[in-house]
This record gives sequence, structure tokens and C-alpha cells, in this order.
Amino acid sequence: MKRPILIHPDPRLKKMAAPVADLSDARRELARDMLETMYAAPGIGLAAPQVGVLERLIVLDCVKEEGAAPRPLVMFNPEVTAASDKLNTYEEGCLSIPEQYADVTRPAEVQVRWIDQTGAEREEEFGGLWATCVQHEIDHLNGKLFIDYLGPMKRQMITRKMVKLKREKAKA
Ligand code: K1U
Ligand code: ZN
Repeated sequence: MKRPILIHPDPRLKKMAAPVADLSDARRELARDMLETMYAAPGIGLAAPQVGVLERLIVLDCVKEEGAAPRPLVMFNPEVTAASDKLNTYEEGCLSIPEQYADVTRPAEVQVRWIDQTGAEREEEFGGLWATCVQHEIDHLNGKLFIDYLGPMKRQMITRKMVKLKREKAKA
């Protein structure tokens, strides 16, 4: 089932999400719903706070090539265990800040440890778009949005646009 995505500004997008203690059927269903919501948007990642659930769960699939097999990843309690000194700048977007994009600089490679949907602990190194996306999603779990990397003027301008968008959507 697709779930509605919260649009910035929303206090739930600024809160720290709680660690997941156990993998219940409800949590596995939430992960499935998040993948469905992400693919439908369309997007390459989604964090549980974006659907109003303040728990440490993210999903991602950064395979973009036409005809390539999808690679959906479900990460409970993801943690960056190492980050490269080398940096990478990518023009990021966010499903909670529609149609706004800005360059964000982050470590180019990160090692991430997480619990998968079967309860197994996994660890893997990510580079390229995967590294950018997994860091963007973990930021969501810490109440941080990509616009928090921008200067106050640009951030304010985007926030004002989102307030206007939400007002227009509420009227429609
Ligand atoms: O967390 C989110 O809001 C999802 C976001 C993830 C992200 C995008 C770009 C850089 C870092 C993280 C998105 O998926 S925005 C949509 C998007 O980037 C996209 C949509 C369709 C095809 C390819 C990309
Ligand atoms: Zn986002």
C-alpha cells in the first residue's frame, strides 16, 4: 500500500527517529509500503519519517539504467561505520521538498552497517549515487534535510515555496 509523503515544513521531518528494537510483521509491511511508495513517486530512496513514522528505517534502490535489474535495499538501524576523505558533489532532490534541487557535498564512499528485512546484520561499501542517497536517507533519520546544507537565504527561499505549495494543495 502506498503511503502519503510528508512535505516540508513538517515538525516530524525535524525529529530524531528511534532505533528499531525488533522486526515485527508490521515493520516488514511498513518497509514493503515504503518501497512501493518510493517506486511510485518515483524516487531512489525513502526514510520512515517521510511517511510519518519516527523509526530508523530507510529503503533505497539507485539502479537507474533502463532494463537493469532493480536492487531494493531495506535498512533497519543503518549506521555509517566509515567515510572517505574524498568528497563528491551531487545535485540532490527530496520527495519531501518536491521540484527543488541543490548541490550537496558529502563523502564519496561510505561503509554502512544495517539490519536487513530478514533480521540479518549486513555491511557494505557504497560509492557514487548509492553513497549520496544512503547518506541523504540517514540524515532524514536524524531530522536533517538536504536544504540544511545550504545557506540561510537559499533554505528560506525553498521553505517559503513549500509553504505556498502546501497552502495551494490544501485549497484544491
Ligand atoms: O529521500 C528522498 O526524499 C528521496 C530522494 C533521494 C535522493 C535523491 C537524490 C540525491 C540523494 C537522495 C529522491 O529519490 S528524489 C527523486 C530522484 O532523485 C529521482 C527520481 C527518479 C529517477 C531518478 C531520481
Ligand atoms: Zn529526502
